[in-house]
Amino acid sequence: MNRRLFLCGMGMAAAGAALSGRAAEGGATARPKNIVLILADDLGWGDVACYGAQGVATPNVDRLAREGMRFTDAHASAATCTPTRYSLLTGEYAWRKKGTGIAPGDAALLIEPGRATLPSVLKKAGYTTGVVGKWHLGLGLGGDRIDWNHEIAPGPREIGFDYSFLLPATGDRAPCVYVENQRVVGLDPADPIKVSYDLQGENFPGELDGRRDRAGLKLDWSHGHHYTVVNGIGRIGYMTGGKKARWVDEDMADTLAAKGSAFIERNKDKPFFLYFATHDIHVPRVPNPRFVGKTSMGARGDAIVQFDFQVGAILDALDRCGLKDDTLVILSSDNGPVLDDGYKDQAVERLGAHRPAGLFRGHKYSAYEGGTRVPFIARWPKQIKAGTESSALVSLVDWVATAAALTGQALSPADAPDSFSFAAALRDAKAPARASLISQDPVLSVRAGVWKFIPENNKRNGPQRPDTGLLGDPDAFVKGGSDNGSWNVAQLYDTAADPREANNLAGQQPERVAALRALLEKAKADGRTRP
Ligand code: NG6
Ligand code: CA
Repeated sequence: MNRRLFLCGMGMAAAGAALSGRAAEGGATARPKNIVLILADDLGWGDVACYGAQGVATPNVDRLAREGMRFTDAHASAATCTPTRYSLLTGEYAWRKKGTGIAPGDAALLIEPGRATLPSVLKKAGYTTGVVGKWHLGLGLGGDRIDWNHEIAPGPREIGFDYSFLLPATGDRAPCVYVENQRVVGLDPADPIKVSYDLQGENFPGELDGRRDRAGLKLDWSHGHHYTVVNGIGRIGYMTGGKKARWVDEDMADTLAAKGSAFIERNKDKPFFLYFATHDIHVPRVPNPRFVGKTSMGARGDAIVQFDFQVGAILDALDRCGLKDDTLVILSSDNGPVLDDGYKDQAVERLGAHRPAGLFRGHKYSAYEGGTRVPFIARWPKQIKAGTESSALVSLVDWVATAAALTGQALSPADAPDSFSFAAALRDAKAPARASLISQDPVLSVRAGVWKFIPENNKRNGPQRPDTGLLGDPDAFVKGGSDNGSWNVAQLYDTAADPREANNLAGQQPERVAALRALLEKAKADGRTRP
């Protein structure tokens, strides 16, 4: 066919896409029937076999990679949970909004109802939306203004989720109950729940206390986690009541897998979006007995196997419903790995040769790559070529723009101010995504291409090496220590040539440092980075 004639028969956008060799962004053919986001908690870049894990088998995660595309330079928005999840759902860098640091279990809902969110964008496009698992974004009005014994609002419903089944905060924070469609599951009205985060105070009368009753704990704490005791495990925060409603940690993975699978089954005949946020592999790591001893790494390794089981359950549900080919599944993690995160679960002692952050330096809470560079696997058999790999720079803050692009919607200027679509990168392993990225915790750091800039941080003199230019030990983490990068010198690394960020080039390249610093300052001043 004559090329000109061929192009004339197509819409402009489609013609442009044909010329560039890609499917039209947002065009009808590009929309996945369903979207499933599987978000692990604290799973590091190197914690799954398809990213090089040692000593733990992850057949279901590996299956996703084999059938889809494995990203090697994808990032959580922050090196801790709440800011990453805030950015994921809003498309806004969390550091723009006060109060989005690690949230207590009685925080108020952090996302304003009415703003564009990942679920609201997809709901507008006709998807039924659901969230199952860890929330950690606050609920209701916060503090004493949350009544855990009635409907709790605002919550997931008010920001776009049709269905929710939640751990309100984290596995290690009170209240230790599930909340389904904004009501505590299995609550006996005769045993009402009260929660307190006055951590200088005491637990409610008659409740166990992790310090006073330490000898009876089934899992001892190493730091924090000495407040209320639920299921023999000390937690952060106090609670009383709701005895019958309290979760059993050992059953949590099965409960979440069942709720996630049931959502898929219920909605199999219409488009749906499922945000499946596991508790694994966060602390407390108390896997079901059938996973105990499956690795030589103790509870942390066994929790990875349990995470993989949940991935398998979701993939099986998609297979059973015949939805595999036209469902976009993306698996990632909310921040990098951590070993001792407050419980004596042998994560350090039994690590062996396993490297949770792979070849990268840093960990959860750290500004080095290991803090945010996470596994990111996308499978969509209809559109993504199996067994491919992409080195595009992407971030979880990019989900909102990606969802809009995939469903052919334009975002208004105020929406998702820091979100860039990675839809093109899904279809073309060679396509670039964003050019630069700002990551959070404990300072704001910048990536532009392969370059990484960590500004000097005068407020936090973490490991006490002020002004000496000594930048600690890149292996501190795997030896059980922490390596937060909170020194008083600016740091510049070539993350391609030096993934361990051991060779600080800031002194040698002042111009590059100045350019990256300017990029960061502009992003702050402009209030947005999306053009
Ligand atoms: C810290 C907790 C840690 C973990 C983290 C949040 C202590 C000593 N440490 O304050 O155990 O809960 O908060 O993790 O209590 S996150 O993945 O949800 O960000
Ligand atoms: Ca986390």
